[in-house]
Amino acid sequence: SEGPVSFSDNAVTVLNEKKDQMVGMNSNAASLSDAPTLAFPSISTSDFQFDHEKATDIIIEKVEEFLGRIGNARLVLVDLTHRSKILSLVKEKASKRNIDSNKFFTFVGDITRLYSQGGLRCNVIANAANWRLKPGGGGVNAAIFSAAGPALEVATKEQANSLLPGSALVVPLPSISPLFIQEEVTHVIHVVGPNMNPQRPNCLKNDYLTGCKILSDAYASLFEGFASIVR
Ligand code: AR6
Repeated sequence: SEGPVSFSDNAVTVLNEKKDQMVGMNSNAASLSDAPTLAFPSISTSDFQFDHEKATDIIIEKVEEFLGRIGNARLVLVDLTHRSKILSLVKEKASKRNIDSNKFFTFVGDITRLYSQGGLRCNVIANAANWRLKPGGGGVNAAIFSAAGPALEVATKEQANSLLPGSALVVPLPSISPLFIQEEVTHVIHVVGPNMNPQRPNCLKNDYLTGCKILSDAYASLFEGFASIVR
């Protein structure tokens, strides 16, 4: 009832992963589950209050643009619950396009526990960061900094002290980080999206002309960053 099988749910994905692992031994191509994989949250659509229809249009557009440029690598949009409006909009929109569901799919789970709890191996995860690149603040940012431990904060600070909305920063995760050890995450890519929340810095006050441009740039920088790791 949720659309084509290709954009179904976690069960199908994990089943595929298991199948890949089993056939992996005698297959000459690398199995799908070994393919470099970027797990990313929907940037700006919770704390930053960006419109969900506009945001999901941009996700689909940018995914389509980048899938052709990252070889066998995969992109996975993650959210916490099966009731996620973002995930249902993206599934609906993706199923209307010719997007390869082995290379782009949605997944329900905590982005800091995708392998240990969800059985989905993602070597790179994206963070919906704040411009100061500070831990805390709630949402996915608080979860990632907390799960990664102080090593992520140190590694981030080595690269930058702030990040402009619409840009991304690739941070190699030190091997002492619990996220590296337990989840096999090797890189975190911080992304700062456009903010429509008057309680947060740099609020765009519903200027969606600027906001959509910044969100497009944010996904382009994120996927570009992932491509640079994969290459
Ligand atoms: N795993 C997967 N998805 C999650 C998780 C998680 N652990 N936690 C939240 N999401 P948000 P924003 C989803 O608010 O709107 C912070 O305070 C969530 O359901 O994290 O870009 C920062 O410091 C939603 O779909 O990011 C910034 O100041 C998506 O992740 C500000 O919030 C993004 O929600 C950024 O706000």
